[in-house]
Amino acid sequence: MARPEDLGRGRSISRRQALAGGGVAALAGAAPSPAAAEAATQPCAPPSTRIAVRADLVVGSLPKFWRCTGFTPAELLLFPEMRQTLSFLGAIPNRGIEFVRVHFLLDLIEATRLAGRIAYEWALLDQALDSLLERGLRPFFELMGNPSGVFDDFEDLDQLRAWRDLIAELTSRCAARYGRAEVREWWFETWNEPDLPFWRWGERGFLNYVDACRAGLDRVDPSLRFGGPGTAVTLSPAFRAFLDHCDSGTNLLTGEAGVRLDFISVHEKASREHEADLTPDPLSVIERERRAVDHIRARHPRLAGLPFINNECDPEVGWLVPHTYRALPYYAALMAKMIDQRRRLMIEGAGVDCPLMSNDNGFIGRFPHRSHLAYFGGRRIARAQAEHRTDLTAVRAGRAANLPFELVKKPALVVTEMLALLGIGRCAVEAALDPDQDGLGVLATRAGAAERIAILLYNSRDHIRASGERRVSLSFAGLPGGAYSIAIVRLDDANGCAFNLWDAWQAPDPPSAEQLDLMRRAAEATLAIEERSATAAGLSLELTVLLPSVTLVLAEKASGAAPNPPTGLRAEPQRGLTARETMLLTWRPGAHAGAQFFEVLFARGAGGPFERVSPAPLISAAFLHAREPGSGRYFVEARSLGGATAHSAPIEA
Ligand code: 8U8
Repeated sequence: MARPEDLGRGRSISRRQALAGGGVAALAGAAPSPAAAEAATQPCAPPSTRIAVRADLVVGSLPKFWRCTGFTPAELLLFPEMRQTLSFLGAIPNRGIEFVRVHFLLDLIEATRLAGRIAYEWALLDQALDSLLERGLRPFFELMGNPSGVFDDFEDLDQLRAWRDLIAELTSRCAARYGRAEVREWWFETWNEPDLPFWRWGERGFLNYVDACRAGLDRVDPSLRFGGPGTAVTLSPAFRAFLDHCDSGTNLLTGEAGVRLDFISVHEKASREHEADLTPDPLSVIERERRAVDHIRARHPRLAGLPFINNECDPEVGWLVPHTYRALPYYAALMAKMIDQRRRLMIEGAGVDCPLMSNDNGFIGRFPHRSHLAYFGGRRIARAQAEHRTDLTAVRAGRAANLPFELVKKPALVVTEMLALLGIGRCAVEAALDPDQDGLGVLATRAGAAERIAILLYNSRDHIRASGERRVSLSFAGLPGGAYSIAIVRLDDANGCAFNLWDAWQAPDPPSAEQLDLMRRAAEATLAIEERSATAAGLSLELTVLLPSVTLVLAEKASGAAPNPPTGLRAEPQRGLTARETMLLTWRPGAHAGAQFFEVLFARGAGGPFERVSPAPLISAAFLHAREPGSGRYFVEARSLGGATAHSAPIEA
């Protein structure tokens, strides 16, 4: 069996990497290249920024509160484009994405009025939810949608009781289908943005609806988590009325005082919708959220300790308004900065419990839209906002049409993969950083022991056209002495960006099979690994990071331990746009104390030699192989940072 050569290490660097600031050694800084050393002695070379990470000092935890994304409308869950998208999201390691928040889910239920009751047909909703659960994802479940349009008056007591019964039937079905313990992990939320035309039945109707939702959930299991109001406008009347009612109103259906809430949600984005490339103002998100928190603390002290969730924390309103910056590392670096701002300014700075935040990157969109992947194909892409009306007849016809398509990763997905490799113990950092002014910030973590460090550096300025680079002297103090593997994963204009190629080719649509191969290669973050030893003083690296960029640095003590073998390898044919045969491979990573990267190997026919077909070491457990027609055998190799490998069982496909 052929083995790929020494994956992820010792590779020659591309011209693009060289342009990005030197070779692997210069980037990782173990032994600066002569050119870099010379630059460092030039009198005009800008000073390096020192960042000292204390591996031995954990000062808090950093749970992955960014592990949620969203999109609309729910019917997309039934389509292959969204299913491939979800496969990539579910394949992010360590549940880097866990929750998916989707508008109009309840539109997938079909209702028939019978004498005295409404009968529901659940098949489409089941298939939609299955498409999440099968990929290890969970709904952040908006109780939004109108089965066959049967609800038209939320001030009518009979309809409210019927809504309560619908929610009870929905949740007891979910508990039976997926298990009660599973459903207790979900979050249930009110209708999306009831302060905008998404909600059409007035404020009183909305509060009644809230009562009916809580009553329906409680009937099945009072420990199910419910909250809202997911409002779009800071301190809007609907937001205030929701809090007043839940704090001190009376539940119309149960007569209980107040409505038990498990969280409060809002939407704050960093720029209004505009056709110009306005520079998003992410600090304004924090400022407006703080106003909401201040309001809750002042007016509703009983609710002040509840989890506070911005579940549409996006750089700009208007996902379908095209902006090239959404295809670029600028966007990824901004995402990382917005996550770190939440940590610094909300969680640590203001003592707010923010167990989750979500972006709305989950759409099927092209390079300039707000999406994780760039879509190529002929499906009509709809905005699907408040004006959306689900047409299940059209949905069925659309499914039958089974249009061909291709998806290519964008930096928004790649940074999510990188963030997933952070540990959850937050390390002390000694550094004079001012990320909100000059762009350079750090999330420093360790995964369990002091000998496994993961830090993420972002360089993101609030100016769409800002560019440049920074030199960083990164040191890890308090590491147990010994040999270490250092991995540097880069996402910047030269690493992890498919758009620049597509742009250079004058935007071919559809791209050729060869162009898709090249874009998929370019879309992966770049990994370089080297061995270093830590002395009593620790270990230090010199890095050059571009503006904008995201850089993940992993340091792991050499142990020789291999990951457990990947399991559950599957290959699902996809209908692509070229003459190639497209296979989506997914697997489950085996347990491993440190980070692991994957390669996919393929042997044509029954007896051909295995060859590596993945273009780079993969962070996620998914790979799209566009092969010349003809089946063969696949296996996946998992590799530790130290180079120890494990193989999955082979499959035929
Ligand atoms: C602030 C605001 C004003 C407005 O007129 O419409 C909005 C619509 C506003 C905020 C959010 C909004 O819809 C949400 O945001 C969308 C977007 O494209 O940014 C989508 O991501 C969401 O589906 C939607 O809930």
